[in-house]
Amino acid sequence: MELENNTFDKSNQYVHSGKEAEPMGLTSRRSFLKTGSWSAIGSVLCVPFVFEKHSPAGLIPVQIDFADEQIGIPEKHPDLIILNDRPINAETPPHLLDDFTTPNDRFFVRNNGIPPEVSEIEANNWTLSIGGEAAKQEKTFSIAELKSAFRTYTYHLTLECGGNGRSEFNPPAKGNQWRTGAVGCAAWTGVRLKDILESVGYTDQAVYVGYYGKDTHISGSDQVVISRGIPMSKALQEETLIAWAMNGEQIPQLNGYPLRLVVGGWPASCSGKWLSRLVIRDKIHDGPKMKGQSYRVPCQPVAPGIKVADKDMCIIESMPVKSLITYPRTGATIRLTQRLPIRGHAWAGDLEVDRMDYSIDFGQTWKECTLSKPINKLAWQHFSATIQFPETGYYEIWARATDRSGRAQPMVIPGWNPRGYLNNACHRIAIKVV
Ligand SMILES: Nc1nc2c(c(=O)[nH]1)N[C@H]1C(S)=C(S)[C@@H](COP(=O)(O)O)O[C@H]1N2
Ligand SMILES: [Mo]
Repeated sequence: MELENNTFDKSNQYVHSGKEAEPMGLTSRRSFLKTGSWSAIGSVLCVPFVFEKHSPAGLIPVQIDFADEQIGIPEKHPDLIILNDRPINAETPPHLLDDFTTPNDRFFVRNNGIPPEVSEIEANNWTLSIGGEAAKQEKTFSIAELKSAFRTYTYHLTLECGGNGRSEFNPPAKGNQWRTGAVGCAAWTGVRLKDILESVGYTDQAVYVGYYGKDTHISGSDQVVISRGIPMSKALQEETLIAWAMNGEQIPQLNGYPLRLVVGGWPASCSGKWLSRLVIRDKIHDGPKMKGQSYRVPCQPVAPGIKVADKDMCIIESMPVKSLITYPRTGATIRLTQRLPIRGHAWAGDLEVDRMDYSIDFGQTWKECTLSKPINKLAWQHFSATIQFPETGYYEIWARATDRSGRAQPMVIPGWNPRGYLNNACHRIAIKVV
């Protein structure tokens, strides 16, 4: 791992050298310089590049050369790492996740298709219909009706993509090569899914609730992009919300404006965006990305690289225990006379994190961190520690969370699985002590 030239000055202030994380998509000048390809230039400029064929080879359009910072995705921090620009998928570098509550512009984006463009007028006319074979009736609500007819709740809920950390699996798994940043914890405001389900009524045959959203398929066909669901027990959990606000503001367009499901602690694919319909099912929901190998892992551990039959794959439910060091940034340099404060977050799906440790000797010894209680169930927790290094040299700080059931994060990559889900290996950062 290459060390960046970051230092702590005398007052122990963190000084950053200016070397930024390298975006992996096509939407930056740097990646253009690397690939020399403008295949995605239209999407970079957001308008057609009219005289592209007259542009001398290798000439970088001024818009991109001098406005690198402005090229990003709407409503999002320019330093999100873009993994794919059609559909848009972008993750948050660890140091941008340092806030207790993830700000809207830093919250990752995982789109399977093309999001609807929803104006304020369309949001005012937005409806949520509820039906399905186990519903006692078909009902439709406007957002205003949801707001006025039901009690409103706000919860901090951790959302992590099932594929977060996929990039480390070997043999590699297809799909977005998420590193550590497909996770965030925001304060979501809305109504309880439970209250809506009870107002509609459901039979004793009800086993699952599935969602449908208004995004469209990348091919332009009217195929449903994704329609996943959750068992009744999770749907009836008090913290499972139908939300219209994120951190007290409108939900960003890319994160599901004007209405989305928020199912904390489970793969974020359960949290349907641009929510327009719910179905109360008398069987496990069978929409796109519920079946086959999607969001499933082998029911029994398998050897890396092996093909697993669909019938031997099980649906992912609660996410595993995990943590992230959000300060300092990897590559920092500190003087031996200084003590290094570290901090970050830890979460464990449906469970609480019980204990947080760090190691500076590659896992031979561990020291306990200070760990906060979650602000509410299914919210991430915060940890901190202060490290005194014994001598100069290269160190790695490893962070390891342990959940209520006694399960701890693995130090190496956990069980390989065909789609590269659930990598909850310890987060590591590099520190140079001089
Ligand atoms: N309608 C719809 N809902 C969706 C998706 C989608 O593509 N379309 N992606 C899912 C997946 S796989 C994830 S990880 C989360 C990501 O939520 P975010 O983009 O707000 O971070 O949304 C989920 N809900
Ligand atoms: Mo996801």
